[in-house]
Amino acid sequence: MDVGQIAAQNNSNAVFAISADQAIPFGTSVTFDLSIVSGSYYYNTSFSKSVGIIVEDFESGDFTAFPWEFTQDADWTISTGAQEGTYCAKSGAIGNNASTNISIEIDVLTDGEISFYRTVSSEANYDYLRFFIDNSQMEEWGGDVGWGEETYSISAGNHTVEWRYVKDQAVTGGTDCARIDFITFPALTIISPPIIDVNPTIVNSELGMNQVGEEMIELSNIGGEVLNYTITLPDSPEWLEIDIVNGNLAFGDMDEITLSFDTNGLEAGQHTSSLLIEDGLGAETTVPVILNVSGTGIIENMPTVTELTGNYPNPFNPSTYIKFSLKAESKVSLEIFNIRGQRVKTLVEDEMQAGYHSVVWNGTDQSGKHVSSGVYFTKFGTVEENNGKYTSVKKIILLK
Ligand SMILES: [Ca+2]
Ligand SMILES: [Ca+2]
Repeated sequence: MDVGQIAAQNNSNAVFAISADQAIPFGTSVTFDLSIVSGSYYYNTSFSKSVGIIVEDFESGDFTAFPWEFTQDADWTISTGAQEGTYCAKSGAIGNNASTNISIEIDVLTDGEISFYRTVSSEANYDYLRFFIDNSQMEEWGGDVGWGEETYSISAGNHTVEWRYVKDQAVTGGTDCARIDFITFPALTIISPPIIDVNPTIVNSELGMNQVGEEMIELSNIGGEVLNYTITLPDSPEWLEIDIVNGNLAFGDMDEITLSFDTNGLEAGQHTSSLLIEDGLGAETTVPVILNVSGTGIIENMPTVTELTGNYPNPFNPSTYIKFSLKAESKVSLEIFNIRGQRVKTLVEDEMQAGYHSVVWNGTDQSGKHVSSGVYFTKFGTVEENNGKYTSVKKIILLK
């Protein structure tokens, strides 16, 4: 676009017509890069606008559309009995003297309003649904209050909006819950924390004795805000060094971390360690590092027992090595079960040679879907030609 000549101390408007494709989700923040050039002078800037009205109507059937947070005695749940559509958010089940809170941090771009629908059925005058902006109570509703819309003004800047269902020390009334639905946010940028993404999720290297080698991992920030990361080697292995121990990554940016291996003085066999990557905000990712040192002319020690050694790391995220030894060639099955006893994944169902083995579980089920955080069990079973059966179950914890 040519804006023509602008006299000194004057201005001119550059008007752009922008249309958003229907397929773009509401609330998507779009960044515009602007470059102004005049002869050899130039000025570059960028700005962001969000698409559409930003509504949380819980029709995704979960709490993934926005970065909701839950505190106090029970998480809110997705429920039917909605004001709009099929789903709404419903207070968690709590006893007396308890509270169930749902909140979200928002970055309001310009002064505006937040509105939502709410209903409550509780012990009148004692148990309440309360709405807060930045920890100050805007209003409370108790007893039997049908669906109705509430609107509050909210200024530009960072705010926390929160709904709490709070019960006093005795007596329950009505259906003892609160629901909210169809929240219309002001123009905003949802504040989403940085998210660490590592590729590959496990480093596996192989070297001879008295050798040096390198592997690379890519560390990216796939979340919102800037990632200020630190990397440590909690078990300080003498055979591993990294070239970067901290850095900053804007959303979408990536750093390459080089891992240097040195097998001088190391025995042949498998050596394990891990990188701990922390975001300074409480989230951390562990990257297991496996180094196999092949011994030339050295007879490898063979295991004298068949056993499930365990998994490393544990707790883990996003993947872990499950180790076991076989003293003879055996038929092996290695399965993951959830806490309800349902089989989540079969990792091995095969004949395997005698020796030390490790198998990766990347936290997915049989169909490749990521399973939720929690306690799982590895069930290891072998059938060996002459020595019969061996079965062992070990607890394994996935922490996201
Ligand atoms: Ca709804
Ligand atoms: Ca009560």
